[in-house]
Amino acid sequence: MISAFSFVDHLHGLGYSQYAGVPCSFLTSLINYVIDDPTVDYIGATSEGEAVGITFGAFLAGRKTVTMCQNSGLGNMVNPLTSLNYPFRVPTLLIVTWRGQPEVRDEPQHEQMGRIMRRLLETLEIPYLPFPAGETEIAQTLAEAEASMEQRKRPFALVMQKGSVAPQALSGRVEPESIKTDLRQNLSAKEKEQLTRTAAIELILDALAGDEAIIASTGKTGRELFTISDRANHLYVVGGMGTASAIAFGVAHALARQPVVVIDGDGAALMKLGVLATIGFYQPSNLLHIILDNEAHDSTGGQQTASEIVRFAAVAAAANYRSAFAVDRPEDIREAVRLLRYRPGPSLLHVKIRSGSPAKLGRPTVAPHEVKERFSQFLRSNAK
Ligand SMILES: Cc1ncc(C[n+]2csc(CCOP(=O)(O)OP(=O)(O)O)c2C)c(N)n1
Repeated sequence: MISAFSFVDHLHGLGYSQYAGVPCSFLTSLINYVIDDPTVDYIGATSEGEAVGITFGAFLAGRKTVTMCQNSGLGNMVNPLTSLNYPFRVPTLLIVTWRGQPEVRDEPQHEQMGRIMRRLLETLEIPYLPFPAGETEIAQTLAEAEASMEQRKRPFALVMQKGSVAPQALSGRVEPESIKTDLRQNLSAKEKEQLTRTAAIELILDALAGDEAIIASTGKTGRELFTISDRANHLYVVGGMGTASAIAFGVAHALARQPVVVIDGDGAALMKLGVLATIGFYQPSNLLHIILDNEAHDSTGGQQTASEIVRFAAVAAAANYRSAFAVDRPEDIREAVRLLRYRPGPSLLHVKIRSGSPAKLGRPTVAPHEVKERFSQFLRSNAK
């Protein structure tokens, strides 16, 4: 058993400052400690996949990160780990608890994952070590994890058994500011008057100042943004559908003076709707969340989503966003982007558009890890 202090202090010495995760009773001591420790930053996520997105964004913003989960939450992480961290070459130190460890008494819902977890990590090509059992093992374990992440540029896991960290009481709590949202719903255009995605993105880019970090969701949103203009401040989130907003939150939270805009899709936003609560709770004032809503999974053939009945601006208002507008006319979109760009956020702009994209649509020709390098460089130089 080790103390949370020793472990976090070692990581602090190695430059780790961003923690995110979803609790497990095995993680209680460590999470309680990082919540209370003013020298590090902990974000409680609504799902483990969202936590991976948040630490991904924080890494792009220059932070070294730790992502914590119960092994049952590993399943929620598989998509972003394989389709984001892998192609973008983004490491994070994963701390995964070992519920259902064979020969250790546990609940039936943990039995299978407990048995397959190591094979699952191996299948995911994530190297792992046991979480340090004694104080003397901490330095060596972390040195190995660091060396692996340095060399592979990809996640490394520490598998934590029950009782690894000495009990740690929780004293601190986040006091979220309760917002009276400026909620405006102005949807009146007929379908044929609605913009295409390309026209909407062009209009948004035109209304923005040009110094924003722009993060585009999976599918045609990123492809169209790339086709319209390919710039260092653009991040095309080719995988991890639904995670673009978590990444944007991770960047915005780490760099409070950097304006961040995420261009989301309705299908993607619905896939990880929990992130709206995280954003509303932590209140990144520099985040503008735009949802281009064509009521379809347009990128995969136009299948209908549930968004026809979802009033995203009202959802954002209920989740404590500062401003939440719904618009569908070009002049209203322009005006809303200009206003929300300079207002303290978090802001949500729900834009109703129509389906369809240009017949000849490109795909990012820059490899994801190169897009990441450029984007991080942009963030670094903009921060000066
Ligand atoms: C986890 C996951 N499931 C499914 C897909 C396939 N996929 C790629 S884009 C997309 C549709 C996204 O829909 P939406 O966010 O509404 O954006 P649109 O395509 O309409 O622009 C789907 C289903 C994926 N990339 N990842």
